[in-house]
Amino acid sequence: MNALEVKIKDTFGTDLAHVSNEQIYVALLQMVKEEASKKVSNEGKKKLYYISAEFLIGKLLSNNLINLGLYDEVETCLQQYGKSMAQIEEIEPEPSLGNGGLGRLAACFLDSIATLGLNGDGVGLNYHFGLFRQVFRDNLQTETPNPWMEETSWLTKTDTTYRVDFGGMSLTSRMYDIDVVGYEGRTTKLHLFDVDTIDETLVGDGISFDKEDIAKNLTLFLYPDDSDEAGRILRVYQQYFMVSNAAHLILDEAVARGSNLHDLADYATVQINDTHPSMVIPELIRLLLQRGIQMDEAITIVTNTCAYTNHTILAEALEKWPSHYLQKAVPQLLPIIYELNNRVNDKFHDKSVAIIDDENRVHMAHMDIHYGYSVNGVAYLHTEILKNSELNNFYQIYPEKFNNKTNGITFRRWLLHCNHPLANLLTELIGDGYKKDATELERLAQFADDSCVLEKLLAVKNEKKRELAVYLKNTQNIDINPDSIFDIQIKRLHEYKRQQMNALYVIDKYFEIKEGKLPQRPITVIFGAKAAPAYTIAKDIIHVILCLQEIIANDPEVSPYLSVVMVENYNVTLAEKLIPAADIHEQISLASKEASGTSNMKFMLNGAVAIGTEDGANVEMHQFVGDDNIYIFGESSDDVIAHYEKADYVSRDYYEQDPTIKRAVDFLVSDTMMAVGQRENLERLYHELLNKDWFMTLPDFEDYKATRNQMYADYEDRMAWAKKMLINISQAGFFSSDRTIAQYNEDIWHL
Ligand code: 26Q
Repeated sequence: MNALEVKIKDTFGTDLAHVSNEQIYVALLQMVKEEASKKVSNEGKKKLYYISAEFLIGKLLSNNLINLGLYDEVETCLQQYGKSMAQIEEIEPEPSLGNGGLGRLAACFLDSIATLGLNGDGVGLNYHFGLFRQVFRDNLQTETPNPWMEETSWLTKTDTTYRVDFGGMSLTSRMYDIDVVGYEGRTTKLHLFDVDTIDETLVGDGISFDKEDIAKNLTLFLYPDDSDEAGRILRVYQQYFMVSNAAHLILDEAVARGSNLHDLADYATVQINDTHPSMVIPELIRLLLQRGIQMDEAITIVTNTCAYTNHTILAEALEKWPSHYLQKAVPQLLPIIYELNNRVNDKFHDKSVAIIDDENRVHMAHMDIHYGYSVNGVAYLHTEILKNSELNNFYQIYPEKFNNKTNGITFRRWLLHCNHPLANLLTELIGDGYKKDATELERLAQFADDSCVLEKLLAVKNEKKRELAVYLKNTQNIDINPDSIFDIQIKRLHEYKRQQMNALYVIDKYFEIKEGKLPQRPITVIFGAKAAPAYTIAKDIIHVILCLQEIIANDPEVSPYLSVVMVENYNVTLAEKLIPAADIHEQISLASKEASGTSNMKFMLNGAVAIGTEDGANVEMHQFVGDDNIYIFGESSDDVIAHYEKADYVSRDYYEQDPTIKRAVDFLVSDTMMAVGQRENLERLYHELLNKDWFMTLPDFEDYKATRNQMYADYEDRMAWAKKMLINISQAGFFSSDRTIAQYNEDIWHL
C-alpha cells in the first residue's frame, strides 16, 4: 500500500474504492499536513517577517503535493481507482485571502522564501470570508460571501495568544498557522491572526454586515479595495490588530533567539507590504518603550528593522488616515506618531514630506520612508517614477534607501502545477534543471527554428485550449470554440487597466463583421475581473462587457467570427486554467499606472504573446524578448505624465475627430445595448468616456486597434507565431520569484 492508501485505511477504515472524493480530499489534506510538519523549517539568527494584509494563496493541495515530491505517486494511485487529482482538486475551497496582484505576490514570495531556505515567515489576518464571490445577475455584478474554512482546513490552531488593546477595549488574539511548503520540501510558516469571538451570523444581505461590534466582526471579511467608505475605520482596527500581533511575535521570537532588543535589527527584519501594515513602526516603538528602551534608541532600532514596498502611484490608493480614526481605534499610537512627525518637521521644513498634513491626516507611506531603511518599487519603470516624480522629494533626502525589486512569480504553481504538458515538453527538451534554476529556460532558444519542436509547442497550447473549453462548459455552461484565437484579459477591474478599451475594440470588430470585413479566424475575447463593490464605474464596465457577450452570442451574423466571454468569479483557480490556454494576453494599462503586473509574467511563461503598453514589468519583458515577440503600442509614460501635469487632455476632441471612436462610444447607448442593459449604467459610462476618460483610452485607441489587428494577422503564420511563443518562454526565467526573493535578501534583508 502506498501512503495515500494507508491514510485512507487509517481514517475511514476502508479502501480507496469505497470512499467519496470528499473523503479522499480530507485524507490527502491530512497526509500533506503531516508530511509538511515532518520537514525541517528554515532557521537562522536573523528572521524576516513579511507582513501583509493579503495572502492570496489559492488552493494548496496540488501545489503542496508537487513541492513535497508526492504528486506523481498520488496521481498514479488515484488513476488505479479510476480517479484523478483534477477531480479531487475541485473539492478544495479556494482561500481567496487577497484582492489581486499584491496578495498573490505575497503568496508567490512565501513559496520562494521556503524554497530558497530563508528564515522568513508571513504574518497576516485570518479572514473568515475571502474576497467576495462574484455572481452575475441581469448582466450586473452582485456579491455574496466567500467562506473557505471548513472543519478540516490548512489552518493549524496554535497556543500563541496576545492581548491587543484598542481605544476603550481589548481583545485576545489567537495565531493560526499554515505550513508553506517550498520546492523539495523546505518549509516556512504563514501566521494568520484571529479572535475567538468572531460571529459569522452577523453577515446579512450579500456581503453586508454590522460594522459596529469589533469583537464580533474584526476578521470577518477581507476588504475588497479601498473604495468602501463605510468600513474604513474597521480597516484601521484590522490593520492595528495585524501589526500589534506581529510586533509581539517579532519581539518574543527575537528574545528567544538571544536578542537583547538593543540589537533587534540583527535578529529581525520586517517587510511592510504596501502601507497596510505601516502601523507596525509606531507599534514596535511603543513596545520597545514599554520594555525600557528610550525613545531615541527605540526609533533607531525600528528604523533599522523595517523596510517598505510600494505597489502603486495612484494617489487615491496611498493610505492617509484621518487622525481622529486613529484616536478612536488606537489612541496609544498617536503620541508616538506625533513624536515621529515632530522630528520630521524639525529636520525638514517641507510640508510635502510631513507625516501629518494640514488636514490632520496621517500619511502612512511618509512614515514608512522616514522610519524604514529601505523603500522599493516593484518594476524598473515603477521605481524610476517613484524616484523621479511621485516620491522625488523623499528621494532627494534619502537616495540610498530607494531600490527596485522587479516582481516575480513562482514557477511551481504557474508552470509545474498548472501546465503539466508544457512542463513535460520543456523537461524533454532541456532537462529539469529549469525547475530550480529558472534561467535554464534560455536553453530553449536553440529550438527557435526547429519546426518539430514548434509543432509540439502548438500541440500543447491546443491541448490546454481544449481543456479550458471543457472546463468552462462544465463549470459555467459557457461555450467557446477551441479553434478560435483566445485573447485574454484577466485582472481586477480598474479604469487604469482599461478593460473599457478592450470592450471598445470588441464593438469596433462587431461593426466590421457586420460590414462584411471578416476575421481570418474566429476570435474569442475572454475577460475575468471583479470590481470593488463600491466602485461604480468599474461595475458599469462589467455591465458593458456582459451586454456585449449577450448581444454577440445572439447575433448569427457575428457570432461565428467573434465571441466575448466574461468568466464569473475570476480567482486563482480560474487563472490556473485560463493562463495556459491563452494565445494572446492583454496588458494595456495606461503607461505609468500599472506598478508591475504579474499575470503578464504568468502568461509569458505559458507561451502566450502580449499586447501591451510600455508600463510596469511589460517594459522589462519587452527588453528580454525584443520587438518581434511582443506587441507594444500607446503613449509613453513620460507623455502620459506630461498630460496630467499640463491637464491638456480632452477626450471629447478624440470622439469628435475620429469616426471609428465615435461609432464605438455611441454604441454604448445604442438601442441594441439598451435592449439588454440598464440605461443608467450605460449612460454613466458613456458620459464618463466622453467628458473625462481620466485614463486616456481614446488617444491610444487607434494604435491599439492597429496593433491588435496586426497580431491577429501574424497569428496565421503558425510557425512564426510558435517561435514567438518559444522565445517568450525562454526569456521568462528572470521573472521567477526565486530571483526576486534572492535580490530582496541580497540587498535588503541580509538573512
Ligand atoms: C487600501 C485601503 C483600504 C482598503 C484596501 C486598500 C487596498 C487593498 C488592496 C489597496 C490596494 C490593494 C492592492 C493593490 C495591488 O494589488 N497592487 C498591485 O500590486 C502588484 C504586486 O506588486 C502589482 O503587480 C500591480 O501592478 C499592482 O497594481
